[in-house]
Amino acid sequence: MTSSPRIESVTSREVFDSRGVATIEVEVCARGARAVSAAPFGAPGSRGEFEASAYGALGVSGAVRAVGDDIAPQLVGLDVTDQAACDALLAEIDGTPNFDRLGGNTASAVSTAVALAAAQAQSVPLWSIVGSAATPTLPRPLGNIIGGGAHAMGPTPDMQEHLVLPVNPSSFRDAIAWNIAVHEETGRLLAARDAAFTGGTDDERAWAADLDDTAALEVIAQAAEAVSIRTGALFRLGLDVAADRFWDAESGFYRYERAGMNLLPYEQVDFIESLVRRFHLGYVEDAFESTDYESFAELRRRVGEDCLVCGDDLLATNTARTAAGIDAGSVNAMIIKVNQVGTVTGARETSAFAQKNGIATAISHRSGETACSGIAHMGAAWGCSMIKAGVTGGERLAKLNELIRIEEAAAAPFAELPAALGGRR
Ligand code: 2PG
Ligand code: MG
Repeated sequence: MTSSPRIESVTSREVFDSRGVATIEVEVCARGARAVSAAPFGAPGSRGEFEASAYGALGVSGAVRAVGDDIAPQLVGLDVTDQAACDALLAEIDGTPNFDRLGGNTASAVSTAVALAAAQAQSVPLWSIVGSAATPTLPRPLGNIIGGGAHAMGPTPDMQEHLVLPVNPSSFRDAIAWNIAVHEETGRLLAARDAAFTGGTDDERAWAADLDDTAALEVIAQAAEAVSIRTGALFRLGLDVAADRFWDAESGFYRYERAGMNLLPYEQVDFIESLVRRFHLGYVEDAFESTDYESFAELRRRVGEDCLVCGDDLLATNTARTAAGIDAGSVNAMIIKVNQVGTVTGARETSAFAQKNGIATAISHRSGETACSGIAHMGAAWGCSMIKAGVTGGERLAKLNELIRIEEAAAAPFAELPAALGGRR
């Protein structure tokens, strides 16, 4: 028996994400392994109020110092394969309930680098380290087609993401190719209807188009229809409303600047319901501000049989908030983001807890991304129904292409389709 590989060093540096914003990269060495993980970054105005703050009060340079001064001396010597112990120690070093001191980005970069080093040191795939499934499963990719909200500039839609989800792909390659085809077709339609459309995109390379949300869905529905006829693909349309950004707590209105309307919470429920019915939406994320569990629950009562009512900013990958959301009947789906909760173990536990309670999970990128592909393995290891990782762009395809490799190497099937999308009840 060889002994378990020990962590030999933990170092970090400042690098840049896909938006050009400084972020932290952590390097962990253990028995011949040298694993690197760089933290992604949510957009100001889109990051959730309840998620771990990215760097606490430290900033990126302070976080780099903290890795050297506080984290490395304690982690060095630990069994790199004992992810739970490494993550528990990170939480202890931080000393606050939600990584308020070190920041969720700092912690998640260290935690993910530890998992990667463990995988490398043992020459096994990351999915086998971060989970216990004998065979990984493939999440279906939510593709962001038209952007808006905090991710886009100019007169773009009020809502952040107008999405498609392929429900019947027989391979992950098909699923990606179908989403790319809808993205391309949408670009053509946008150019045909607006001479001023420049082909500009948002932070996630969704089209930045001069449309309101309803018109954006109309164009995507037309594009998806064309792709369906050509390929046999079946899509459900979806939204990340990211409602916090245009919720005005003072007046109590959702303020749609682009569409020119102000909606009270009960009118917002009606409006979202009307969009779900008109476009047969299969997925609606953060339709309400992130303290309003009750409006989420009302939407779920109205459309939840046939549509995933998903919480991102609402639940912030946090087990306590997820439990509250389950008790209130607010969601039947949720987003899992490692840097919202700070560690691989924390994200794994929240995902498992949600699934045990019948909540479908979507592992997710951030709008500011790096070329790391760890979330592909986590989604595959944890039985996530969906992955939200964009459609094009190197930092997005790093995750999506990795799922092609996982599919090939492990003969991974797709995860079960949630009942609301036509799967088994
Ligand atoms: C979201 C994410 C990713 P951000 O709201 O779901 O699309 O955006 O990373 O900016 O919070
Ligand atoms: Mg979101």
